[in-house]
Amino acid sequence: LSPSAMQQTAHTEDEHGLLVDLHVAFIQALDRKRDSLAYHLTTHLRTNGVYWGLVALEIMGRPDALDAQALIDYVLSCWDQRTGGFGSHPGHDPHILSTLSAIQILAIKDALPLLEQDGKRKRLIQFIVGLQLPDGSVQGDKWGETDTRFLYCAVSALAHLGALGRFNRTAAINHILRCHNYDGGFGLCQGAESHSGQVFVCIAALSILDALHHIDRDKVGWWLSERQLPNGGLNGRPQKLEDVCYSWWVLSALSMIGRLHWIDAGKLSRFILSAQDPDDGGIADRPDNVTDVFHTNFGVAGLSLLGFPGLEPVDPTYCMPAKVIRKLGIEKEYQL
Ligand code: GRG
Ligand code: ZN
Repeated sequence: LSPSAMQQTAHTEDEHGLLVDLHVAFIQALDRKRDSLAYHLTTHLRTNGVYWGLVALEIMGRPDALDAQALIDYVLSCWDQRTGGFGSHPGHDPHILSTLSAIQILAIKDALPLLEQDGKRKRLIQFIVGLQLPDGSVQGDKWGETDTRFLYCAVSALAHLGALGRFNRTAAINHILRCHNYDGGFGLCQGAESHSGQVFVCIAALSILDALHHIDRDKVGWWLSERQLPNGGLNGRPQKLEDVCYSWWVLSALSMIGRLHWIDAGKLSRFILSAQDPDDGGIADRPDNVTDVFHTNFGVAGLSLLGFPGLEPVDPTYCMPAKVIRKLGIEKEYQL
């Protein structure tokens, strides 16, 4: 059977199992809880949170469940005039994590042209390019912490802006290859333990930089497919527990290297569906835990990669609605 035929077969019994209406209501409710303590304790993640909620809504085919103009106004209010980057909340210092989310929200809402106003786009590109160090690694902000996550964010953000030409691609590729471990995985810096999240960012960055030919796909695919546990869920590294978000980090990486069919799609989709909250909506990291918008997004995005019926296609490299990435003309083709 071809991978898509296998996925079709695998999903037959789960066809009505995704609680779309409840998940939409769950995401909408997050925006209304502005007087709760949790809302104020999570301002440092707000731009990321809006991006996760919006991508989940797009994949579930409910893009208008949040007010587009309010989202655009909010994102623009997070722009930091002094540095040119985006913070996670108005008045917060800029960071590459919130900067990528801000750009992705604007891209989904077809609002990237607004960055031309007041020279924002030019200053934004300078901010991102300025975070790269001579060894190719990328800082998250001016304070100097580097991580392959930040390199991916910079590369993805510049790709969305059509500005990758300003980045030192060769140094970045060499840095990622130094973070590639003997076991087939990647770490957050040279010598760090392999972790699925880091495999996603490194494979996706290599893909955007047209450098996937440097890696042995079978070896990376082996490490990734070993992440599936008997209950169908995927873990982030050996000897750890399964967690719904790895349905994204692992699957997207497998997809980019043409090895998505190396895990059992039916078992994984049943695991993701079992982590839904059937009363209040949302998806948790594993069954019976408290739900959150991060795991809701990555659960839904994982199901989309598996070809789950009724979901919009997601782009594995950028974690964005595939149609947005196609419109920007930055999609990658994967060789099997
Ligand atoms: C645009 C999709 C997108 C991402 C932006 C932030 C980022 C770039 C990537 C994050 C990649 C990453 C490191 C994901 C893993 C997150 C995670 C669940 C970490 C948990 O680590 P531990 O040690 O959990 O708490 P384990 O499961 O290893 O016990
Ligand atoms: Zn998780």
